[in-house]
Formats: sequence, structure tokens, C-alpha cells
Amino acid sequence: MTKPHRIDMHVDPINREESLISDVQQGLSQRPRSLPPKWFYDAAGSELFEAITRLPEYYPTRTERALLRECASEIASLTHAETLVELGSGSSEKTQLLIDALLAAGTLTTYVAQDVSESALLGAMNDIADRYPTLDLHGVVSDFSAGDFRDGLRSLPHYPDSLLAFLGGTIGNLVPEERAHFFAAVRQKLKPGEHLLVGVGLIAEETDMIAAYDDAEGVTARFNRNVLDVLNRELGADFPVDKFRHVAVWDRANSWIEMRLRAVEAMTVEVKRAELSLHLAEGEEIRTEISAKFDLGSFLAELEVAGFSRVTDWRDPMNRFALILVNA
Ligand code: AVJ
Repeated sequence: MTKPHRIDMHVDPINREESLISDVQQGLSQRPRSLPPKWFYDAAGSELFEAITRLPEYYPTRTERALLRECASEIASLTHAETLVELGSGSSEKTQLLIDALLAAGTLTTYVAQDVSESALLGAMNDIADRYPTLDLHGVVSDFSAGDFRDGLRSLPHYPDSLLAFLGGTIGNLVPEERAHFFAAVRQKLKPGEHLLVGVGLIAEETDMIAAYDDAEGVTARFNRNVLDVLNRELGADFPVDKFRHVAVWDRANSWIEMRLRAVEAMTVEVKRAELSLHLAEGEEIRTEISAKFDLGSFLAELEVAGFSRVTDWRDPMNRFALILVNA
């Protein structure tokens, strides 16, 4: 097996426990109670997410893959990127379509992959290293949302002629205010002429959207409850995980799918290392994720407010997902 000339792995020295504690103290004591979705992704959660992407109901992943297959060579000729930087790279599986096209165009030298999950990133980097022996590879385990995204993005290395990819619809996990901060921080990170490629879920049939987040097999339910396993293990909490029901609702006013965990009976939970004692009434819910779905035009308007200009976009025939390419 030929080795790539370089693989670097960086683990951002942010204290995982410290930020988990502060997220838990903040999120669980406010109303509605909430937890940030990044804590889903320990090794088990990352694997559950990969299982979700293979479910018949979860259309975003395969729709985006089909779009990438169609437009990757066009993206390569429009961007001439030397470096592909990916935020929330996960398994990097769909990214290979972009890498293939950028290598075929002869411009790509470097792939920088960032993810919050060390296990997912290690697995992805090993796959990529095996498949692409000539690519320079940099893996960054970090929280890109740290410090209003400024700190989180600052810790990513920047290379010339970058294409920054943010795929999968993960942008939907941010509330509008966070999105504005994210776009502004990305815009600052990129040099004029560099590109951003975003994958976004579009507003689809409500029943299809709900099914994608509440599958028949219950994989999404396990993924959702896994965040309580994370709190139990990492903070010495005693959440009775099987006493929580997975709930997915479409919030039309906010245009997002909301995942919640609903306590099926009243309970008191101790979160030892957060010094938190939590009383939940029967039926009380914790919001664990929002996944916003967009109207393409208003999404483009948000990008333009941040100083990006549209290059082009691609949508699937059912109009459920879009890839958007913009210029910094
Ligand atoms: C990985 C954030 C894109 O919001 O659709 C899948 C996560 N949550 N099923 C999404 C998720 C429930 C997913 N992202």
C-alpha cells in the first residue's frame, strides 16, 4: 500500500468535558430544555448516523450523492480548487465524488477534513489515504461552532485556492442567528474568489420530511436517545434512557424539523459532573436537534447578506435537496 506524502491529525485542545458541562447546564435549565446536536456524535452516535443515511426514509444523503455525481466535474471546472476543505466531514463518503472530479481536473493537492467525532474522522482519513495515495491529508477534530464560529474556524488551516464544502444539510442544525454568524465567519476565512459549496435540505412534503426523522425501524430514535448515553457516560448522569420517547415534529413557522426526547414518566435526573439535578414532569420534552429546511431563494439571500455571490446551484428532480456554489 502506497502512503500519501502527508497525513496530519490535529485534535483541537478544547476541553470536551468543560464545554459539554456548560452546554448541559445552559440547555437543560432553560425552557424549552435543549441540548446542542453536536453531542450526538460519539463513536456509537456517528455509526448510528451512518445507519440513518442508509435508511429508505432518509432521502437527503442519497439525493445529495446523486447530485454530486452529476455536478462534480462542473464544480471542478468552476472552482479549480487546489484544496478541498470540508466541515462536518463525517465518513467523507460522498466527498470522494468531489475529490475524484478535482483530481481529474488536475488541480487538487490537499484535502482538509474537519469533524467533531474523532472516531469518524480517523476512519474517513484511513479510507481516503488508501484510495488517494498522492493527496496531502489533514484531519482536524474540533467544534467549528466554538466562539460564535470565529474560534472554531480559526483553528482550521487555510491553504490557497480553497473550496470549502459543508454538505449533508448540516447547515440546517443552526438557528438563523447562528447561520448568519457562520456565513460571516466562513466569508472572512476565504479569500476573494474562493468558493463555498453548501448542501441544503429544501422544504418538501411534510410526510416525507417527518418520515426521514422518524423511521419505521427506529434507528433515528436510537440515534436521538444516544445523546443521553453520552451524558450518562461522560458526565456521570443517570438518565433512564429507555424512559424517553423519540419525537419528530415539523415546525412550520420556523421551517424546521425538531427532534425531541419526551420523558414518559416524571423523574429526577442527577447530572453529577455538571452538578445539576433535573426534575422532568411526565411528558416533558428536551429539544435535541433542529434541522431546518429551506426555500432556495431565501437561503441564497442569506448567503448574499454575508457577502457571497451565487455561482450556480443544482436541485434534484423532486426539489428536496440543493447544492449551492457561491463565491467569496
Ligand atoms: C447530519 C445534521 C445533516 O439534520 O438531517 C439525521 C442529522 N438527525 N437524522 C440531519 C440527523 C436525524 C442530520 N445532519
